[in-house]
Order: sequence, then structure tokens, then C-alpha cells
Amino acid sequence: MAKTGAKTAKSSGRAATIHDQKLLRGEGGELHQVAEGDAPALTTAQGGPVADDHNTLKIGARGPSLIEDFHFREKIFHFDHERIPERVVHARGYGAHGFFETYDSLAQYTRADIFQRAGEKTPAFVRFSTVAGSKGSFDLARDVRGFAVKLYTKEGNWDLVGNNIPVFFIQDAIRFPDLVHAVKQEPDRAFPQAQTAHDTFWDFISLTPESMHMIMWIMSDRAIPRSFRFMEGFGVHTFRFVNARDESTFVKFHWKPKLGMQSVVWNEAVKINGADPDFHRRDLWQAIQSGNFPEWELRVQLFDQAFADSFDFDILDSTKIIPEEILEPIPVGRLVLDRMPDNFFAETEQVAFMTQNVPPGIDFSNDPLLQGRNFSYLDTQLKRLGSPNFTHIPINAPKCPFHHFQQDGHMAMRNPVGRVNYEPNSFEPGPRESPQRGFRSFADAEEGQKVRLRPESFADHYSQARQFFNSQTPPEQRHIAMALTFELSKVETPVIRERMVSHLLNIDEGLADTVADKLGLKKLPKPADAAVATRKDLPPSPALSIIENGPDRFVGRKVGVLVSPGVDGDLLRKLQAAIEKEGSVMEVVSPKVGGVEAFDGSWIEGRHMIDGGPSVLFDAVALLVTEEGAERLTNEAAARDFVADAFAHCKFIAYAPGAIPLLQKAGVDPEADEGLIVLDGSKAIASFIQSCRKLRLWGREMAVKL
Ligand code: HDE
Repeated sequence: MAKTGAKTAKSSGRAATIHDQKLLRGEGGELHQVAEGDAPALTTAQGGPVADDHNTLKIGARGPSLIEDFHFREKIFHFDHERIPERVVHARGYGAHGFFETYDSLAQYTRADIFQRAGEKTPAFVRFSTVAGSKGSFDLARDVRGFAVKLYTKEGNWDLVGNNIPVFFIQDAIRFPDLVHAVKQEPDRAFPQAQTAHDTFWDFISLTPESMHMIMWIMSDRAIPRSFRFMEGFGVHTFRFVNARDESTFVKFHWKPKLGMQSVVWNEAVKINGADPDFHRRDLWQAIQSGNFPEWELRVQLFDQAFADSFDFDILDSTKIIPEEILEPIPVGRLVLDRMPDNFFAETEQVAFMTQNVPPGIDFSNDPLLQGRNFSYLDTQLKRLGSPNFTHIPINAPKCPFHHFQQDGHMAMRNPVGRVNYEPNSFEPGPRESPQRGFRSFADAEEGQKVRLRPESFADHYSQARQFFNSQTPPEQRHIAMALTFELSKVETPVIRERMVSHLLNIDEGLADTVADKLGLKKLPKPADAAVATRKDLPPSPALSIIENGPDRFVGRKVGVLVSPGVDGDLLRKLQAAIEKEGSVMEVVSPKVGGVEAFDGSWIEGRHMIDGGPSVLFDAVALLVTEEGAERLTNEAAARDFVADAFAHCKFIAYAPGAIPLLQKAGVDPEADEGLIVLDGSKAIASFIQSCRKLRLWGREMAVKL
């Protein structure tokens, strides 16, 4: 019986896979002979060479499997344990390596080594993320983006665990679990995924007036960024710099993207999520792999206690900003991302950020949100990574020398060597504590009673919300109104919608009116009564608008060019040259992905077929189609959508005269506005590129009623 089984395995079992066939062909013999020759032998995790990786050990070819099959057992056991818990928030993220370069010495303010020498380069790892969605959710959720930076300084890791929005929903960390429960999927039905547009979120928010400033930000275009590369980042809390004389200066950290800020519109975001759920990941991957390294400038707002005392709001309150017009952020260095991780899990998934990782010279303020975070991040790493030895994982290990006596525990990769694992001791000269070089907490004088109180100075929840709204351009204000309407239209409980409108009345009456009208409220509710009396009318802060601070450059952006057979090859090449000269990328969208033959007989390679390359994936589009091609494309819904969406999303559209039938069939008047540019030569190409620098033609928006 056993004899027959062995024979069957040899003759039919192995030859059954492509892998085997390839190897057999290569050597013309047995599988193991090939493995021992050209390729390294496959082994178990214990290092034992494996003879057969495709068939479990059985009694006969069709018989039961044997427990004795240690290779199968090990392989399936390891597979069954591949997942670790996803982050409870910020589960979906994407990271990259790079460096931070210090501009000038900041020794006057801080003794942190990273800020002592001009030109000093410090290795960095950054992880961007969405907050609410699971690991596999889509990139264009309306959400805050995490902007977590790990700087491997010579005095240990400094983690600046920030967001792309400078304020937060709550003032005290004790409320965080409730906030997160409310935003995540509702517990009975387990939906919606990665969305704030549901009852429990807006119920919590409408009962939490301190969240109103943040609500303005997350209902703005900031929550649907075009790319990680075009986002700002913020440390959010007030921190401290402490210098060698133990003097403290308050500091707020800002990251400014070199390529300027840019967002998408909501209708576009929804479509991107379908067309390419990995849109932000792919964007960062492509940019870095092609050598276009994204860059941010670190700027700091520095202030002393006297400024803090004179400022309208409490600098310990994370629901408030210090407007840049009041306190100018000073550039202190730049962050460049220039290398993707070798392995996503090993680096991006296992990276452990902790707000409490600060080097000597950087310290905390009493912000109750920050204080709570300092407590939370260690727990979360133990839960996620499973052992107190998570600092042994290379991505989390410091890159400077380190010496301590922590030992043992699960997965200990390195333990103190020798006899001595304690200090002080009389056997070894070190390591020893170092009052001079070590971290010394700023010796702030504290006294008071133990209380659970929110300070009065945290009470004004509407002034800065109103200031943010008033600082937006009209299209941006419209987007906020539409976002609120969309979100609240998904709320099924009418009283929650009304409660939200009653808060909006305290922010801006026009905004409240519009939202109430679009929601079909019969009459306006009474304004929410929480602390309205304290509301101030603050001057607008132009720095808060994305559109006002547009880059006026098209570098780092992408143009999609729709082509048909017979396209003018020369014009296409000229267009490509102009786009690339601008520092942007051109991708060809063609009826078949292989490409098309141009009129001059040259072959134009396609990057996408029309279904796979909708215009939402691009910043601007060109329609280089012949009249015959255009006529044919009018029959394809994807081609009509390509044009109609580009127009509706206020993008610049260049078109060869032959494209007119396609424009018309898509409902776009070829002469509707200056954003439609006839492409009939080099001059027109230049004017198209010039227009693209504005990124969008917002003047069109009212006409298309986005
Ligand atoms: Fe976090 N946050 N957070 N957070 N947070 C986490 O740590 C927490 C807050 C932020 O890419 C967790 O490793 C509390 C503000 C980012 O790996 C957890 C509070 C800001 C990331 C945690 C806050 C952030 C996290 C979950 C209220 C902006 C992703 C997984 C006091 C300044 C880091 C993890 C990465 C992640 C706790 C509020 C930013 C549970 C208790 C405010 C960018 O520890």
C-alpha cells in the first residue's frame, strides 16, 4: 500500500504545478536536483531543506494527512499567526524613510542635539494615516490624516506624532475612547467603514461643543487631501524647548509641504475611492520611486509665558491655534522622504510612535490631551507588538548607541552581556546615569488641589471655529456647507441634525441657514447655549485657506491624456516635454491599454485603458483624439465620464479640435470658460501649462454646482 502511494506521488503529484514544470524543464530531472543547483534550497524556519512544498505528507495519494508532517505544520502555523492587531486608531497608513536637515543652530532655545548644528542630517521615518478606517479601508475617506515623524537623533528617538490639522476634537484625553467609539463603525451593525457620516459620530459631536473648531477643519477640504505630499502637518500641542541653562520656551511645530497644499473635491474623492482605493499610497510610492522626493519645512512658533498670558486663548487647549499672523512660524529645518521601506509589515506596520519619546531639550506642556497621550502610546505598542521588547525591532530601535539593563521578556533579541545587569555596581564602569547629558524635566513650579476640573480658559468653543470659517475663500466655504449637509443627511435621527445646526448658528448664521435649508429643516433651532456669551469676532487668518496659499506651480502633479488611433504624435510628444519640464508627469489613457498608433506611424504606449484611468486620477487632462476617434468614444460611458468629471471637478482641459464631439456628448460646451484650451500648437501647450498652475478653475464651480 505504502509503496503504491509513493509511486503515485512521484508521477502525478509533483508534475501538477507550473513551478515544478519550469524547474523540471530547466534540469530535465528531479525537483530536488534543480533546487540544489541554481536556486538556494527552500528551508523550514529551522533551516532544514524542504524536498516538497506542494504536497502534504499522506498515506497514499488520496489518503489522510499525517501529523508527522512538521513542515506543513510549521508553515500553516506561521501563516495562521501572520496578523497582529491593527492600530485602534490610525490603522490605515503608509510610511517612508528620509532625513531631517537642520538649517541653523537653535542652541539659544533648546539643548536638543538635533538642533545644534547647521546642516546636521538626522535619519527619519514618517507614517501618514487616516484615523477612523480599518487597515484595508480606502485612502480618500473624509478624515484627519496622521503625520507621525520618528527622528533617530543622536540622543535617542524623537517622535513628533502629529496630524494634518492643528487642532483636535477634545480637550482632555479622558474623552478619547468615547470619541473613537462614536466615530468607528456602530457596534451593533459594524458599519459604516471609515466614515463620520452616521448617527453616533454626530450625536457625540453635537453633545460636545469643544469639538466645533475641529468640525470646521474636518468638514473643510483639509480632510480630503490630494496627496500626502500636499498636506501640512502639525504637532498640535504646545511643547517646550529647554536650553542648556534650563530655560524654557514654548513651541508649536508645523510642517509645510514644499509642493504647496492641495485637496480634491468630495465628488472626486468618492470616485477615487472606487477607481483607486490606494490613491495616496500609490502617489507616494510613485513619487519616491521616480526620484521626486517630497519635502516639508519644519517651522516653529516660539513664545514665552508673557505671550501665553496675553493670548486670547489658553495655550494648553488643543482645540485652539495660534494664528500665523499673530505669531510667525520660523523655518528651522527640512524633512525629505527619499526611500520606501523594503517591507511594509516590518517597517510601516511595526513602527511604534510614542509622544513620550523626546530627547533632552524638548519637553511637554501641561496640555491635558498631551499628558494623556504620553500615557497611552506605550500601552498600545505592547498590545499591538506583543512584547515590551518592541524597541528591538529595527524600525523602532535607536540609531545612536544605547546602554541599559532592561532584559528578558518575550522575543528578547539582545540582553546585557556578562555578569552585571544592574547599576550601581562595582564590576563595570558603566553605563551610569548622567545628570549633565540626560533628560531633565523642566522644573516648572506646580501646586494645587487634586480636582477634576476644566479650566475657565478652555470655555470658548466658537470664536476660532468662526474665525476658521471666515478665513476660507467662497468655494471653500461652500465645500464646508456641502460637507456638513452630506454628513448630516446620513444621520437618521432628526434631533441630532437639529442639534448640530444649533451649534452652527453660533459659528456663522449663513452657514447654519444653508445647511438647515439643504437638510429641509422647517425652522431654525435655537442657538446652542454653551458659552456663546464668550464668543469673540476674530480677524480672518489667510494662512488657514488652502486656495489662498496655492503653490502657483504644477510641479509634482499629473496630467492624463486621452488618445485615439491616428493621434497627432508630434503634438503629444511636445505636450509631454512641456509637462515634464514643469516637473509633472503625463500618463496616456487609450482605448486599449497597449496603446495606439499615431498618425505619423509612431506607437503611443498606453498607461491605462479608459475604464481604468478615469480623470479623477489626474490634476488636469488633455483630449488628443481625432474626430473619428471622438465619435467612437462618444459611445463609451467611461470616455464621456472622463470628460464630464474633469469639467465638473473644475480641472483644466486641453483638447485637440477633433475632440469637440466628445466634449459635446459629455455635456461640456467647448467654449464654456477659459479652463478649456484648444490644443493646436506649442503656444497653446504653454498656455495650458500656465493655467494648470492654478490647479483648478474655481470660477466654474457655481456653474457645475458641485
Ligand atoms: Fe493618537 N493614538 N491619541 N493622536 N495618534 C494613536 O497609538 C491617543 C491624538 C496620532 O502612524 C495610538 O500606535 C490618545 C492627537 C497619530 O503609528 C494610540 C489621544 C493626535 C497616530 C493613540 C490621541 C494624534 C496615533 C493608536 C487623546 C495629533 C498614528 C496606535 C489624548 C496630534 C501613529 C498607536 C502611527 C495613534 C492614542 C489623540 C495623532 C491608541 C489617547 C491629538 C498620527 O496610542
